[in-house]
Amino acid sequence: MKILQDMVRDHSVLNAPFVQEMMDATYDMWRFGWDERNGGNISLLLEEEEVLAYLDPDRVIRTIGLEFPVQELSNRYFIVTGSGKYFKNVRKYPEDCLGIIRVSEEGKSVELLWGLAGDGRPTSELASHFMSHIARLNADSKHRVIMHTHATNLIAMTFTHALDEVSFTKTLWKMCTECVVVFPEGVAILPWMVPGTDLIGKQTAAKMEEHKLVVWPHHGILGAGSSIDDAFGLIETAEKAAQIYMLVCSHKGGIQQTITDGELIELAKAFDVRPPDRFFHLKQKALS
Ligand code: 2HA
Ligand code: ZN
Repeated sequence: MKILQDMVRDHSVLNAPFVQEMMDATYDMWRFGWDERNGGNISLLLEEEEVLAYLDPDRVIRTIGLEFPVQELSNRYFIVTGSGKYFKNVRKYPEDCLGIIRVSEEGKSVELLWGLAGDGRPTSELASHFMSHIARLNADSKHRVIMHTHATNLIAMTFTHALDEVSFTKTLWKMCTECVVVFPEGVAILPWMVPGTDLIGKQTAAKMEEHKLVVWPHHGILGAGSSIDDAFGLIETAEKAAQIYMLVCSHKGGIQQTITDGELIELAKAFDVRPPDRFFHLKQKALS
């Protein structure tokens, strides 16, 4: 009877809105060409009630040790993509490619409650995800999602554009009118680093204290948000601006005009957002 109950419960998890959202987002990101092979990873913070509607919290399948302690997230639940799993396949094999985990009391391991079939493990970027969740939750109580993806044009831009945060951000803002409204805090940029390490996790999280977008040059981007749609929309907006930049840069006529600093300030006023002052005190080399 217990086994039957567990099977029914396991199956119904597939209908949970948060599982469906993970399936849709990963598929859309693959279709956009952002997440080739096993590129990209997502983690979504779940409320305990959301999980209890589908799973028995006492039925821990396995415990997976963490190399970095995250006591701040003790007893919090997440749905995460699995290490080495292909975004293309999440929709077909959700129980293989996704996992629902709970951070242990001491924050030194996670308890697997569903998914990651066989000996699957959470994303290789779990350090960056968990440390970024901690940073974003301190900044914004509505925060829920960290999303990492290999957005094509943002990566391309890290080869052709200066890698300082002010000029990179301003170039993006000047490519689409909505950008300064969608990410008024700008885009943070780390130096190139080996992915999957605690170090890139710590440095990403430090940037996440004041930003929702962190660029990893020649690799990809991380976005934070209050929902999957929110984080996805943020990355999509920055990626669209990067695409326009790459298009206009390769045009033989070059760039004839852009949105001006004065117009950016007008936009910020009209939409009641406050980009930090440092963005308007520096002459922009790339596009002025
Ligand atoms: O999971 O994208 O950064 C594959 C990656 C690592
Ligand atoms: Zn990556």
